[in-house]
Amino acid sequence: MAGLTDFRRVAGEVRNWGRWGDDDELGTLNFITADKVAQAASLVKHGKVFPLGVDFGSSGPQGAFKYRHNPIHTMTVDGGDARSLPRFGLDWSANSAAQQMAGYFQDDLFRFNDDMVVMPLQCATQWDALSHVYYEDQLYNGFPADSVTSFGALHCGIDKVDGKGITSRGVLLDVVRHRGVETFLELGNPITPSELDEVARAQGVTVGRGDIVVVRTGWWARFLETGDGGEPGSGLDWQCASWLHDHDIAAVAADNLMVEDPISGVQGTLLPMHMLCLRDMGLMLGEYWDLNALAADCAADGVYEFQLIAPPLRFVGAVGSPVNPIAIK
Ligand code: UVW
Repeated sequence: MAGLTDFRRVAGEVRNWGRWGDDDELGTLNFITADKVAQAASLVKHGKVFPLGVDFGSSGPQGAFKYRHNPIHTMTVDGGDARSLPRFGLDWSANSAAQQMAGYFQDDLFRFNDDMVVMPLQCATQWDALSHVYYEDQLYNGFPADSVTSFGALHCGIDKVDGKGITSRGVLLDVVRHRGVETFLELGNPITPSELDEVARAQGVTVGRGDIVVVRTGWWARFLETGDGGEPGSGLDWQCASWLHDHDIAAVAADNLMVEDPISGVQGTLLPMHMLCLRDMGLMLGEYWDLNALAADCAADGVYEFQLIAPPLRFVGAVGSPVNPIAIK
């Protein structure tokens, strides 16, 4: 098994610090040029739309790992208020909100419902911002790790990528179909860099600068069958960071919970690919993407490239964001 010396060697090879300037916070999204965006748009031929976001609800994939939970959705105004509050009139002096609502609903035709959600930004379909993961006190491009405070990320927050909109050519690499596996890649069967090339070749698709690579492991399909979010399944081997670097990939996403195989291939650290991608390369990771319908369509028509539109929400200083990516063919 590789050790931290190997990890540091690869980190030195893939590190993009300073490549786009000392103040850069976009990282490999810089590969997405105006020409690339136009090329991606030209891939839309049939008007077929594939939303790649999963349901954000109480039956989501969280719970097995104690530090995250599924979205908690609460109604703050509903039909019950519209019926009850006017019955008791404006007699709500101890609760000014109820008094105000009673005022709205009394003798009026207008009705409405409101709601709110409490959730970890990482709990379902999401992007990891560059500030999500770090080591040795530095974020991407050498920004100090302690610039992420309880007030949020001063550097490399998800809001910093807004100018890019995150739209490019998407390429699906359907590894689970290529391997001929029934449902999903079980833990400890990581996808190697050469396998990524092999899958692309077998699918008849090329992968190049500025692409967003989307890898299907079958994990989300299995979760829909079993509801078991605790069995992480496999993903990319840590050395795929070099493959992503060599191909000038803009971002990578997968249908599983951490893109990479959680059995670390490097003695002495968890999630080495996270650290190489986010901290050294400046390459964002997308997790919990639902690739099932897209994969079925790609297998049917043999076209594995598409326009991908996946803008994060502009949460200021956040280290990640929910997203509902859209693939269009
Ligand atoms: C961590 O890396 C901790 O989480 P995620 O898999 O959401 O990126």
